Amino acid sequence: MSTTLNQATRLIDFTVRGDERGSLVALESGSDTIPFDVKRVYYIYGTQADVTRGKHAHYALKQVLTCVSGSCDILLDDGKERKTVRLNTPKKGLFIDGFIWREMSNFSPDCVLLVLASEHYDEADYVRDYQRFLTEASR
Ligand code: T46
Repeated sequence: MSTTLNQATRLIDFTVRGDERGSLVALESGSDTIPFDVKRVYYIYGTQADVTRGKHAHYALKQVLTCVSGSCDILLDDGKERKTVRLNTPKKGLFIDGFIWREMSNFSPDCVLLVLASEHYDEADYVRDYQRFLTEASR
């Protein structure tokens, strides 16, 4: 189950097609941008700045997270090391693979956090207990 932040997470620069009309970002399955087949898309908005979401890890799910509006912080934890990534542009996405604990916080009022996911929703894929996460991450 052991995986490291460096192996399992990375920021991806999206290609922005901009002209005098504005900007367009296309996210395609199987490309360098989205390195999996997308089975589900969801978005999070209207979260207060003092609220923390997430607080779980996934066994199998791969995801790319991007703030299409506003900003938020993503705390990533592999059981040994923690880092926080600030998402504040629709030009970048955060790829999360592997068994990584994640928490989302510090949402701006205009934040829309868009998530592309490799699997359909499955509660059995979640580990929501941090002690259990630490135990399984150390194996
Ligand atoms: C993740 C972070 C970044 C569904 O019914 N279908 C879905 O696709 C999702 C994502 C959630 N739900 C239900 C489950 C809960 O009853 O919606 C409710 C809120 O979900 P949750 O508390 O898991 O939301 P977050 O913001 O804590 O976490 C979500 C994702 O669940 C998770 O996979 O990585 O965003």
